[in-house]
Amino acid sequence: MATVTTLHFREALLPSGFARDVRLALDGGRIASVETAADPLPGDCRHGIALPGLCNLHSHAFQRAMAGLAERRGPTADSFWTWRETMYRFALAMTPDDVEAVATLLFCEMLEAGFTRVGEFHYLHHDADGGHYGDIAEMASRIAAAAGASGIGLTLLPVFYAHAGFGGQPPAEGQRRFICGLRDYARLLSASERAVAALPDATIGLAPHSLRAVTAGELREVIALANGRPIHIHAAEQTREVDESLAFSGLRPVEWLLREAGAGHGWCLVHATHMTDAETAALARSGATAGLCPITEANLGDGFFPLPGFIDAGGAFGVGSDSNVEIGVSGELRLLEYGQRLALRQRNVTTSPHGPSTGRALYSRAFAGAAAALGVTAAGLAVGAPADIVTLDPAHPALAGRSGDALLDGWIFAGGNAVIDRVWRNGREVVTGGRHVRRDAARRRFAAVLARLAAA
Ligand code: NGQ
Ligand code: ZN
Repeated sequence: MATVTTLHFREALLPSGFARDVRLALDGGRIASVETAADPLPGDCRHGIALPGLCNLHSHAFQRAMAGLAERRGPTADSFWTWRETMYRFALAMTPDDVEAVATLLFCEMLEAGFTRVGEFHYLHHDADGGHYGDIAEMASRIAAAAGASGIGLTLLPVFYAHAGFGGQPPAEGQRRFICGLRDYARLLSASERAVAALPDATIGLAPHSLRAVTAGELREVIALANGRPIHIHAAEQTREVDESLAFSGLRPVEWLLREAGAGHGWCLVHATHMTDAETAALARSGATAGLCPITEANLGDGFFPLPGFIDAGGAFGVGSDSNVEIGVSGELRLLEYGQRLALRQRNVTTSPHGPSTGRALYSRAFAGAAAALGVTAAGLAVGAPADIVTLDPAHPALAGRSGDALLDGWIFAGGNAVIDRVWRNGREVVTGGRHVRRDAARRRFAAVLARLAAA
């Protein structure tokens, strides 16, 4: 019998908006009751401001090991494509132990920064020579172990990656650890399900990597395996991919996915940066989620997502930390809005004229969109919902004198990660005073891996 914990919050963001004096009872991993305007009772743990935890819809965990290490200019002008060469070299150097160590600290950092579930777009499948491990899901099981150790919710997205470019070009040498045929992919999917089975509420989705890495025929076969599970794909992140798509099929990537692959509900198009107005509206109407990764998109020089047109057409979006160069809910949401301000020379772009605050608009939209993308219901702080709760410290100067939606504006635009106090995940308190309970051990293990990689 799980013990019931009761928490009392000065304010909490409920599905109906912020409420004061909120009492939540947690039973096991779920919220068993919600009372508002409730006095704290003896035995309640009393805290400041509660939010439902956000899903991080797109991560490549191993890339955390190279955060900050690709910020030196090479012999030629640097671009996404030269960064990718560096990233491939890292991918070739990492063992399963390395990946587990890096992912464990990363997932602790995500929890400290307000993400309570991660969509791990996982393609580092095979041994360094490209041979399969004895268990084809060896690497997936390391991701699952990292999720288990940190406590973060996991939606594992095993990736199908087969080609180096449009038209089924043979894979490059540097991609050998990612490559699967369709039969191996089906085996990888079932082995991945077994790898996450011990986690309390892990789920699986499918991830054909991109239109560069899969042919139309392969994409159809991967989609046929989905069986209601989410489908994630990178699309139109760089203009070069758009040009290659036009040259190959006469259609742009998002246009092609909507018309030829039936992308819509249950899909997440990651980035979708370069779209025409017509594609933007069509993607919004399709019911797919746009998987925006503002910090990585800035770091890689991708471009600006056409947010106003997408929102006007009713589009759903969430955010992801992608290359994991920097981790934070507030940082991703802030840069999403700031990118629009820089590109459009306007302010408060994400919210409507008489809508809520920009912080609230960003948070509520990303909350709903990312949950849909990761195949979980976005119930928020409500009876029966998972007890995935993030608290903000009301004593932080960025929240001084504020209440309601202004707390989100203060956190996202003024305070950042330092505002986060505690995090409960699946009913367990895993972050206290802004620190994950296993932070120190995870940092030591991470540092040892980085020292080894640097020496190699
Ligand atoms: C990825 N990263 O899957 O990690 C890709 C690059 C590729 C971004 N698209 C790898 N940001 O395209 O093969
Ligand atoms: Zn990605």
